[in-house]
Amino acid sequence: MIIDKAEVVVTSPDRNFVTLKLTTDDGLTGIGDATLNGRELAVVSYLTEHVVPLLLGRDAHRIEDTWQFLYRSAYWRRGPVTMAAIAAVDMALWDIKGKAAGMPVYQLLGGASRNGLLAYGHASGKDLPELFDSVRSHQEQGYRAIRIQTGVPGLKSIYGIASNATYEAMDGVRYDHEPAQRGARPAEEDWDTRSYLRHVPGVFEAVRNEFGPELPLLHDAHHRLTPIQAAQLGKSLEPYDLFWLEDVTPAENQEALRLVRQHTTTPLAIGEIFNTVWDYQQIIREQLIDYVRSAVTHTGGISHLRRVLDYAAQYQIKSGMHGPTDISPVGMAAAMHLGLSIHNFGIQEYMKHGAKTDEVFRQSFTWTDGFLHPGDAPGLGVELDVDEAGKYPYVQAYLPFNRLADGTVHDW
Ligand code: KDG
Ligand code: MG
Repeated sequence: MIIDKAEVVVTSPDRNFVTLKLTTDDGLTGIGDATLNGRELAVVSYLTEHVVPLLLGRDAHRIEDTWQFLYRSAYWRRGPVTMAAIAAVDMALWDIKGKAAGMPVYQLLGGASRNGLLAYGHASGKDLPELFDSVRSHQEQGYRAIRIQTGVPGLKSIYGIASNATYEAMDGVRYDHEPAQRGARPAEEDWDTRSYLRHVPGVFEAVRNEFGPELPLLHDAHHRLTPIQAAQLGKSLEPYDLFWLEDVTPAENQEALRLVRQHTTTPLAIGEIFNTVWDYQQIIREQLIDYVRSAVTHTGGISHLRRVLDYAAQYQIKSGMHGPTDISPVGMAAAMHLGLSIHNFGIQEYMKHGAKTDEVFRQSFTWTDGFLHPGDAPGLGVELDVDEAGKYPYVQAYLPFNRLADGTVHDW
């Protein structure tokens, strides 16, 4: 099973996606997701210029050896571009191995540890009535766990709230929240931490009063707080029994979470911008988090994220894999196979892709009563329609950035 063709496919049905497609000399194909939101072409270049030439002629069965070769032989380790490229190769090789074995990937990872994956969706609204409608609509779609994001009085646009501007930028496609906007420059949003900290507890109180105590609720602070502000938020949300509070501080400083942890019992999730197990070393060992947020796509693939999650399992820390719309259906399938097989699965983020995306990527996962299952097709269970993908060329798009009232750039 020698790799004799490797293509990088860029397509923009609803949004940009980067996919690596490998073909072996006996005609098997495998695909991997390499999408890095707002920096897609950097990964395309890394793959095309530096990885593809090294893959041709290699034994497709040797997943671990190929992973170590790509990681160590580069000398320059880690980083989102490198790790997304390695992730795509890893996913594509697991896809091929599954097809060669005639088994879904989760069977190769040890088989199912559960019947399905509890998933959460994104409810949002600029005010309470809009938010409540969004929660109800998610419940009607079967979601049994729901992330809550709301507007903050005085701030024009804010992370996590579906806005008309976003719909227009996305040609009218309704995503729950797609932060990347098409255009030559990133959109500017505004931010005020004190207003946010004042507003959010009241929103959760209102949601609990409306929807009762049972519904698992989540919230994403999206990297914007200092450690002491994060501690304050965690404490103020304790009465509302969150499933998790996500990304309270910028993720680079692992130590910041120690201070947060000393002050609150609200469960913490972090890691969607982490790339390797080393980013988690301290926070897992010191039990400073409860959920690992990494995506298979951004953390070196199934092989490496499984290592992170095995390490986390020793400390009763569970998975909460990143699954926004910028994780392609291939990356989502990889997450589902991994999540189904590991013992320490926690929850899976799941935002539905648009209809055009679903035409480009033919998928075999199921969504039943709030639970995902990757399906039993051999490999990852996703086929890329290259002709359909060709109809949607890359469109430049950026994630937004924040400024404070005095003009200072703030974490987004
Ligand atoms: O590309 C950035 C998005 O994936 C991110 O903003 C989404 O924070 C996010 C989440 O929790 O889904
Ligand atoms: Mg997040």
